[in-house]
Amino acid sequence: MSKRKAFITGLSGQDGSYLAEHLLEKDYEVYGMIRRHSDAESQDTRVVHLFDKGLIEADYGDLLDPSSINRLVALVKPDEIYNLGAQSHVRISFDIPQFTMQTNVVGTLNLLEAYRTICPTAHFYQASSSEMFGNEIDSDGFQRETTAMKPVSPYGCSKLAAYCIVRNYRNSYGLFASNGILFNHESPRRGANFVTAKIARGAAAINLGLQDALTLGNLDSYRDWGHAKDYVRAMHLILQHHEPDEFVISSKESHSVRDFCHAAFGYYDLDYKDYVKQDPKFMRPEELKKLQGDSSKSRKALDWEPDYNFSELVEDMVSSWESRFKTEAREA
Ligand code: NAP
Ligand code: F7E
Repeated sequence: MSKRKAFITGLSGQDGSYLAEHLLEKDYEVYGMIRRHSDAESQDTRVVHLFDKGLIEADYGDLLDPSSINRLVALVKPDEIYNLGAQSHVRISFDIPQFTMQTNVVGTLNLLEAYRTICPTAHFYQASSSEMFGNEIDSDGFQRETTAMKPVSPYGCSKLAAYCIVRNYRNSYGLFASNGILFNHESPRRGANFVTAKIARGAAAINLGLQDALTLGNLDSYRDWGHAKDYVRAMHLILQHHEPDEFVISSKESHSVRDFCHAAFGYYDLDYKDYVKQDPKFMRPEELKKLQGDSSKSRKALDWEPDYNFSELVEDMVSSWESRFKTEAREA
């Protein structure tokens, strides 16, 4: 029997790299789209180790370039499409709102059109986000599939528009198109300008004497943080479900940025209050104060459970940054 084929946009990102790894382990033929970077070495650093494990980089492409999307979808004729490509940074979405909207909304539409016209029997995964809820929260303190969505950032608005168009295509054209509503998920591969990676990197650097202080924004927002390795398993399960639907994926726990600092600096028996400073430049024009996801539906329907808890996530990130610094020092 021929292998199932998966096509991933956002292959070079945190989730794209873990998902490619997971699907290769499941014996898929995995294709990904890569964007052109002026610094060619950095365009596929997160996935370069997968090329000799069977990963096929389909070619250059961009969600904003329908001709490239059509060409790649026609070339691969995938059984499963994972749309992970996005401008994914919430604070930066206030600086580049039009690019964020174009990529996350029109880009999704470009891919949906290629899917609908070229391979409509494929299964389609959309990387939707808990940022779509904004500050809406149910009376028990959780957000779930039925919670109202009132986003508070250009990024959140873009993800809500894409979420709606995916549902609309599913209902209008009978497509197997599902939304994974994923709460924050992190890892050693998280971009260093997201708060968890910034804190993990900062704690490791301060402990090694490479840095004196760490400057952050709001320490009092709460997030529901899980591990990206666990969350890409859920993406795959969503496309194996017997019908397309919406699925919340979360740890069910909420911790403040302050809690994350406490745990990361605590790994070295350091007190974060001695090192962390605040700067308004890292604050947002409008903040999402608290996320805590109820993923009961997904856990039951998909038989999904996370392997990592909060302290294991923090340890994985801090220890990985420490190893990275030590390797760099040896190679210098
Ligand atoms: P990430 O590390 O920022 O990766 C984003 C990927 O999108 C990168 O490969 C990036 O390519 C690519 N991309 C950006 N603009 C593009 C464009 N115009 N055309 C094609 N590709 C483009 O994000 P992530 O954490 O892996 O997240 C994956 C997806 O899940 C995103 O859609 C994100 O919005 C969503 N999401 C993430 C979380 C989370 O907590 N991580 C939670 C909910 C939803 P370059 O590397 O070339 O820039
Ligand atoms: O911020 C606060 C900040 O940028 C988390 C994306 O993957 O998850 C992510 O979005 C919190 C916010 O992630 C700094 O104000 C304090 O309250 O790590 P973040 P995010 O905005 O929650 C959602 C679900 C996605 O879908 C997104 O793609 O941390 N914070 N000080 C800071 N945040 C940053 N980045 N930098 C700081 O210095």
